[in-house]
Amino acid sequence: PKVNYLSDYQPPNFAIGSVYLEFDLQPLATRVTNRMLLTRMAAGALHLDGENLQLISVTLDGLEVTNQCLIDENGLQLMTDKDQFELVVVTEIAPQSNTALEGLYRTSNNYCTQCEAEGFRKITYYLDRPDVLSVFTTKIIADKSENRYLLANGNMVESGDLADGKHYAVWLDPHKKPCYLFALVAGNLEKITDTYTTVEGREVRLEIFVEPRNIDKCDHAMQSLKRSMQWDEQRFGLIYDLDIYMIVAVDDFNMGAMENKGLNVFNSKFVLAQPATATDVDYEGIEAVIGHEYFHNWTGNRVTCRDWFQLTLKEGLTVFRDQEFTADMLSPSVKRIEDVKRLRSNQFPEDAGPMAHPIQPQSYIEMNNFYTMTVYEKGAEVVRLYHTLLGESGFQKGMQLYFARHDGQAVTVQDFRQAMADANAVDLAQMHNWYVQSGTPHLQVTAEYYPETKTFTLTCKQSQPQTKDFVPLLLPIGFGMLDQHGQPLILEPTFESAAHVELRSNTHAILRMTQLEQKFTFMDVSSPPVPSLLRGFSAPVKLHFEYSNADLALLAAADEDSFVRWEAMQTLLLRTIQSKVSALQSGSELALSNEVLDVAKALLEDEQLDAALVAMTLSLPELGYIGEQYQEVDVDAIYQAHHWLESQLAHGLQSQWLAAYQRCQNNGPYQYDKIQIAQRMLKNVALSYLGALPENQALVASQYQLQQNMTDVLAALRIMLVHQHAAAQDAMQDFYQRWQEDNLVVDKWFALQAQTQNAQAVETLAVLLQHSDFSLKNPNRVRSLLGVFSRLNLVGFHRADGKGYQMVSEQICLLDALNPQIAARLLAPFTHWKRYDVKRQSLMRAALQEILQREGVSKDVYEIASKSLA
Ligand code: DPP
Ligand code: ZN
Repeated sequence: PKVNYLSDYQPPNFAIGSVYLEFDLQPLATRVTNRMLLTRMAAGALHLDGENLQLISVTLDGLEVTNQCLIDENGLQLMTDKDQFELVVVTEIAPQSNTALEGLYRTSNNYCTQCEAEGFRKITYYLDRPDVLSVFTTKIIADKSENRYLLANGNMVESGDLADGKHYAVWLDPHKKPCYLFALVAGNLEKITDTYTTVEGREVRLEIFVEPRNIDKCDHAMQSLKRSMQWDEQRFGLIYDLDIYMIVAVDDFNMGAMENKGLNVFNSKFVLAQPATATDVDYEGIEAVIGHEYFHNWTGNRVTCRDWFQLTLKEGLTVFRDQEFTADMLSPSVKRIEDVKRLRSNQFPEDAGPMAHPIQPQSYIEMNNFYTMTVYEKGAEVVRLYHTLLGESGFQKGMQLYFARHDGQAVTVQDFRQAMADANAVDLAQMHNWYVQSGTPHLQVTAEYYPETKTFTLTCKQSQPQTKDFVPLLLPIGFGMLDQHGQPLILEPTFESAAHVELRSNTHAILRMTQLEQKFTFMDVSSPPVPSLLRGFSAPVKLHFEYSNADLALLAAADEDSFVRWEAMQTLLLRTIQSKVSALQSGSELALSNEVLDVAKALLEDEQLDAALVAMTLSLPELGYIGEQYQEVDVDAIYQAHHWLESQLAHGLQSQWLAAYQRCQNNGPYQYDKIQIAQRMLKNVALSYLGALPENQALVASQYQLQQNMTDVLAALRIMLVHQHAAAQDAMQDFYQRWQEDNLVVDKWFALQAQTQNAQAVETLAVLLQHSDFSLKNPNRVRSLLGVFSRLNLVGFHRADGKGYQMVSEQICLLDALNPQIAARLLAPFTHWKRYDVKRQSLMRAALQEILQREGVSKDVYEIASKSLA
């Protein structure tokens, strides 16, 4: 397969001034007539991208030239001397047979599209690249009884009835856009409508379309949309630019959602919610993704990417924006910790594995493989660095200059950096290094206290062992100091250090690191302090500092930064688990230290603390993150150690857990708000510890039976399954009976079982694969069974006999023939084969080889399998 390189970028040799698309929709034979006005920009033949299209005819300025076109599996080539001409291309496609869910396809008898990254070429021949921007008009013709609504981008300018029970609609999108933002939807949907009045006083119609059975689950999505519109006006000064904003929810969707201009298409998982069917996490996810796609209207659509190597330009920035949105809606500290957890559990491993790539990848075989945690989440961390360095007002100045310069253009990450730098009259050239180096940087810090001068010196070193010729990054370190009683110390950098220390308050600073090694010295420190490092997780690095357990206990109890407090406790817990792993491996005994128990107890008994922070601080580190700490992952020992610490904390703090559980009960109606969410979080963490003790089975069962809301129901169910409570199987059956008609809830039912780690995990998977509700054609279902099993069920997936690997890899092969994009995603857990023992390594490698050798392997799967074996 062909490799694409960033360094090969060439501007297009034709521009498309306008395009008029006409769709005559039929499930098996949709006719697409594509009328383009082309203008030559440089010499050469016209090459249009196209895949799996049946060509009917090509007409150039009224003259049929079909026979002069060279067609191959990638597109169509035509020689012409003309500098300006009209080209009409007629093709036929079969949406009903499209199982890859890219291009135009069918879902629940409706038509919908997904064009990013390169799906438009499966609809018609076109210059399918983000730097070709054009004005789109779309005419849709379809059977009226089966397609009540006919939707496309922009504003509807015409509609009416036709003969043979058909009708039509014409949509005009006045904003020039690349074809990846094109969308079309048709079908018998229902909608809820609302309006939003912009700060300029313009009224925008808001419409959410869903399948009729889901019409009562759209309110939260609509509220989220209105909050997003208002927040973007208030925080970024960005106002919506069309008269209508439409969202369509579909059940079969490869991604979370898609920001098509004026017509977002969403995975129904990120639209539908009611307290009885959706958890707090689902509610938060909906608000965040609705926000994310809405925010793309400016960061992505109005200013788009020059090429796909710039994907992080729009995704890193838009993820940063949606993170800030959620932080402002709920709790900034809780959101920050959630994002750091996600980054560490999912992006750090990616950056340490064979698919590691910089946030601006330098090459790809299949672009769909680069919609990654690195491009999105690490990309957002890099945008956050600008924000940390420049502050909110400096960052906003940079955004304003970015829009002033680039509105309506397709640009690069350099253009973004230049706008940030110029608006603030600072040099940000070193930020470039974050875009081109892969791997998680290490930040090694040592500290020295000098009693005679009362000074305290930090020596900071940055490195990236896997990166050849690592060049230093511009790295802001959030910093403060505590005395031995936990009191904050006033920061007074020496004259030399002051140039690199930005004081944000008396007790909080940003250390601006630019070299491989750098010292920062503070004066008037009367006794050895405890440094609080990387406050707010100010850079996406692995921090190494030799804290004593007592230091960690102090930070956990007293630091002013909630991330550092959380991190200190998590480190204590992690150390405890690691000691237990060693004890298990050497066959020795280990008792839980009082230190851990005392800090945990104090946190739990302090009713003044934010319940959500307490809940997160006392949750055990995830298995994946624990595994990350080891060169070779001992699956069984880690699992056992984790289990052991859970029951130790359950026993040691039983009365405190019970008190917290009761304190957080709320019998009022479900509300999606900060306080209730925090209460449920702590309540359910408490219940999960209590549920580890057999005497609390009834308590867990009663929470299930109360059926108060999905958050509580699912928490109880998970605890019953994990600890094999007597009532677990009946409850699972009851749950299925109640919800078997609701796809999103059935996904939860599959996921719960897929993640339950026990000796029968593989047999459970085998049974579920045969279940009548399982289907490889629905990406959500695949993710909730196979994705969850292979990522989270360490015990099952890595079972020593290789059955777990085998079962998943067989499904990947079957799936690759239907939907390569989702098949490739499922490979991720296999790519980390080097982290396991020799026997598991060879089993995992063999699975990868088999997948790679499959006849007709897709380039999606080929790229990931071959890179991980290399
Ligand atoms: N729909 C995906 C997202 O919004 C790709 N653009 O991130
Ligand atoms: Zn996005």
